[in-house]
Amino acid sequence: MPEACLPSIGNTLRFLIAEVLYDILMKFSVVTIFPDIIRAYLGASIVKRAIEGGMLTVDVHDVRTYTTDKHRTVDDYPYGGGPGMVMKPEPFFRLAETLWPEKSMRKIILLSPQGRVFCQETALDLSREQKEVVLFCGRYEAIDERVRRYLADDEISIGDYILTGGELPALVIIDAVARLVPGVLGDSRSSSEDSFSCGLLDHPHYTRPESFRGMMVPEVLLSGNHREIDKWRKRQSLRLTMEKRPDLLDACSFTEEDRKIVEEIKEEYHEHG
Ligand code: 9D3
Repeated sequence: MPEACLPSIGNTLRFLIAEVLYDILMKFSVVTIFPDIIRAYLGASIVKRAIEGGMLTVDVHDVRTYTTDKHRTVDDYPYGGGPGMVMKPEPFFRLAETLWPEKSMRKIILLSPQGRVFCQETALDLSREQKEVVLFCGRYEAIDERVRRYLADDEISIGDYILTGGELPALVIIDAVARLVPGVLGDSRSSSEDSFSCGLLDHPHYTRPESFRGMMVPEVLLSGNHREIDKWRKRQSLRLTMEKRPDLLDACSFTEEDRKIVEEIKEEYHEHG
């Protein structure tokens, strides 16, 4: 049986309750030769609370369970030669056909450096996915190409840097999607936050004390004037984004008010160099 990171109430029952009551439930399955990496993280993170709350389920499947030889071989030498090993196709096909006899039950995502690059929009799309989302983690040099061509439905990378396998990318994706599943964060902050900031960088934050080693909290935040506070935060967001991540501004739709603030900030730059 596949082991799952689940509380004691039956999986099927909770799935049913969640689906009937909320019409939403996110189910992931991670396929890996290092199931402990996935379990260790999920058992210790905020995602654990989402799983216990019943809105999210993560099953972990060990590729080795689906081998048939005595040594439980998951890799072999590459045809054509070259360095490194290639993950064999058979265990992946066996696993998929055993766990999801119908293609319509799952969406298999192959995690690989060749995939389309994961971003917030990908996370949103996945959070709305009706099928079970299956994440295939590779190790070694590659997974046999036939897994990508004939089994996977999609291929995702988390960015242009080289990791040792797909396990961290799987956890990154689960983490990003989990906080978008309604009820997971315990409030509706995320969605409202996302809509109002339209992908700008966050403004600076302060907490007590008001004066720390002579470093002061900006006056406006102490004023209690919430219109002024909102204006200050918006201005800081715009200024920081212009300075550090101007690429993000392209995707932003500005209000007239925003445009005025942007012009003001630009003028400040001209004045002060
Ligand atoms: C020398 C050729 N390498 C490709 C750049 C081979 C290779 C490197 C790293 C093959 C696999 C891996 C392991 N990485 C992943 O499986 C992976 C990954 C990543 O390395 N970066 C960003 N996203 C991902 S998703 C899966």
